[in-house]
Parts: sequence; C-alpha cells; structure tokens
Amino acid sequence: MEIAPGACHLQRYLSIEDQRALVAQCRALVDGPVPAYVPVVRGGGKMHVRMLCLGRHWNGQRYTYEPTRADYDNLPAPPLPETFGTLARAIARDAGMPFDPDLCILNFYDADGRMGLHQDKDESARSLAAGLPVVSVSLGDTARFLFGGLKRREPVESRLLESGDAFVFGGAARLRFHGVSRIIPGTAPPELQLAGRFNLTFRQFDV
Ligand SMILES: O=C(O)CCC(=O)C(=O)O
Repeated sequence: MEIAPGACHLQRYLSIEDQRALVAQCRALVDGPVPAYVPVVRGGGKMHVRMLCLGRHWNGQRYTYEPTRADYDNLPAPPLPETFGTLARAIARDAGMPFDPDLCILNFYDADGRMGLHQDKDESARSLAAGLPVVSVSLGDTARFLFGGLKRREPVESRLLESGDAFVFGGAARLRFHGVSRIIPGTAPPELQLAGRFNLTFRQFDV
C-alpha cells in the first residue's frame, strides 16, 4: 500500500455501491447550478478536463484559492459536501495521516482527458510545510497516473488508477510532481454506466 515514503495507493478502496453513490453526486454537481467548466490557465492553455472546485475555488489564472470563480463566471464555489469530507478523512486516517479537508477539486476526464505533470503547491505555506496530504479518489475509466519526484526532471513512475482506488500523498511526498497521461476508455465498471473518469482531490488549505 505504501509505494514511497508519504505516498499510499489504496486499491479497490470503495465498494461498487459506494462508487455508484459518489458518481451520482459527482454528476449532479458538475451539471448543477454552478457547473464544471474547462479552465484556461495562465499563458492561455486550455486544460483537458472539466473542473469544479468545492469549498474553495482554484483560480487557474492566478494559481490561488478564492471564494468565487473570478477567472470564469464569478459564481461562489459550492460547499464541500459533508459526505465527501467524511470519506477523505477516513482515507487519510487509513493511510496514517492527519487531515481535515476544506476543499475538493472535482475533475471529469473524457476519453481524451489528461493533465500535465505538475505540483500541488497553492495551499498555504503552513499546510505544505506540515505535509498535509492530497487525497485522491478515482471513479470510472482507468487512468494512467504519473508520479514523479520533487523536481520535474526526476524519473516518473506510471501507475494505473482504477475505479474505486484512493491515492494519498503527504509528508515527504507532498510536493512530488504528478499528472495523468491518458484515460483508458471502456474500463469503467459497467454498474457505473459512466464513459470517462471522475477524480476528486481533497486538500486542506491551512493547518
Ligand atoms: O486525476 C488525477 O488522478 C490527478 C489530478 C491532479 O493531479 C490534480 O487535481 O492536481
């Protein structure tokens, strides 16, 4: 389960019933009153996911967290659902890490979805220094997840994140580069009736 100091891959963490319930919540959120959108990041590049931030909004132009979506439609970020927070706390506990998340970035990847290698470092300096983890939950199609080192040029390991898997990186692994090189279409459990992949990454902005 621990694949490197501070990094745990919890395979098949969620039952299929739990996955179905989460997928239903994710669907309602991304098509809800504050819908998911395709962020345009600093420099003008469009991301290859549909994103919805819960609890706090990540502004892809400024690389900061804000209460409202100033880089898109000025709507307030919807709250983090209590059930989501409970799940993320349980995963972190099982990985042996303290965690009280207040935000989640919910991404939807279609068959062409991907995310370049990056570090998650827009949380507060105190949160990063404490090594409070990023907790990730995967639902739907399998993703080829890239997990690198603390510098971009370091070697990158590739792992398959399948539906129901959790992945946690905190402590010494908190600032490791990571990304998604591809989605493997048609691999979602049929019970989910989902073409594509939802990924939820939970973070705690401050200590
Ligand atoms: O989709 C994933 O598994 C990774 C998502 C990610 O890297 C992020 O939200 O920062």
